[in-house]
Amino acid sequence: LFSPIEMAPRDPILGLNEAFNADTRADKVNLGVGVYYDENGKVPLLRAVQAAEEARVAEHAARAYLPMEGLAPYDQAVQTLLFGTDSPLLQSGKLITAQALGGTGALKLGADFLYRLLDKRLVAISDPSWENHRALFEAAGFEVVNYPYYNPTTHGVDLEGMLQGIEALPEGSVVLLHACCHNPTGADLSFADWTRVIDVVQRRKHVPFLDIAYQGFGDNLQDDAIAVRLFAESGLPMFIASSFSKSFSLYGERVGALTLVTESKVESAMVMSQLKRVIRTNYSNPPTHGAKVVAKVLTDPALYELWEEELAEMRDRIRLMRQALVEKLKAAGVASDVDFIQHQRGMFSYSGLTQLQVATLAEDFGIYAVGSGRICVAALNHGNIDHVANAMAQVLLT
Ligand code: PLP
Ligand code: TYF
Repeated sequence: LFSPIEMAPRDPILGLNEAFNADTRADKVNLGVGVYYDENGKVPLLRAVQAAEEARVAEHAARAYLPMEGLAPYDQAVQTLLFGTDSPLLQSGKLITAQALGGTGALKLGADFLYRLLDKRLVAISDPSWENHRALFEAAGFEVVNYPYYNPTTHGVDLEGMLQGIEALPEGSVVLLHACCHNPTGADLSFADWTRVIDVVQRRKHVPFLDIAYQGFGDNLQDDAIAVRLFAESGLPMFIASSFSKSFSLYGERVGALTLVTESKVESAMVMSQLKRVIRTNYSNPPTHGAKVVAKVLTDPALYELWEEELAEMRDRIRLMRQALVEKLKAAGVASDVDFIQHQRGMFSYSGLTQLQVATLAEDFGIYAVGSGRICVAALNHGNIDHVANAMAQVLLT
């Protein structure tokens, strides 16, 4: 039965963990996977999360099944976080949210649902994008194409290219957009840029699918939701995949959500019934713990405030590391302009390191980055940054 099976290729990002773990050098550094580490190199347990967990354990609650669409207060809190407390959408009946297994699970739910809904199963993702976007939509039966996104010369978004690319797609294509803190480039659209993208999406009758995995890591929770809110104002139906893996440091609990904006309350009921069908035939219903914790933090004013503070701490520490990296690269003699590292947003820097330079960093220095040159700035700290900056300078200068 299994004899024809060959080895599958490793995930280009998660696969790095294996190589990193096998490395015996004491000063090795893992800048591969997008995980936030604190100044001590540890994945933090947020204080707000800890408080919510303690309250939950004290309840000694029974473990019944959740509804297929998940915990109702959680789903509601997700909507408020996305659209803002004052959004008329919250009471409109046009929103439906299903708790999902992380952002990945939300994307897959959306993809499976869209596969059933659409005749033309074409999705456009940014060039470049998170590696799993292509794989996930292909696995769901979609043809996946790229729209232009990153301009390596300016280290920013190629907006005209992006608009033309989206314009040229067949009418009714699914357009996947990173709502903030673009992975892997850290290059985001401005308010004005978004209005132009929305205009094209609307005119071409495309289906917008927003992926928001880093809300709070750009400027703050509200400003990072600007794309979601502008699309909402346009009145277009849309899909949104939320992830709380990073913002709550709850990676392994798999906390995410899929939110749909429909055109009426009646439509919502029918759409939800079909979405439940997708859920039922995949995993029946989602797990309880992570959603309980996140719902508690999002709905308890004191815990929410604490969480916002902790998000700001993570955001500020990443900024500090960007600045330190730039200064240390310059001090080590790198003459080319590296200031762009400071302007990129979110966890990553699209460093411009070539695949060969990335390989040298791993072989000669035990520093692991993604082959595309993406490094996770959130994995830097005062203990490893000199080693990283010196090594990067050496590979850049030779
Ligand atoms: N979307 C993007 C852009 C991401 O970077 C990630 C990272 O993990 C995800 C989705 C998936 O999030 P999760 O780990 O919650 O599945
Ligand atoms: O881009 C990253 O590093 C994160 C984590 O298949 C991740 O989004 C990477 C690869 C993957 C799942 C999660």
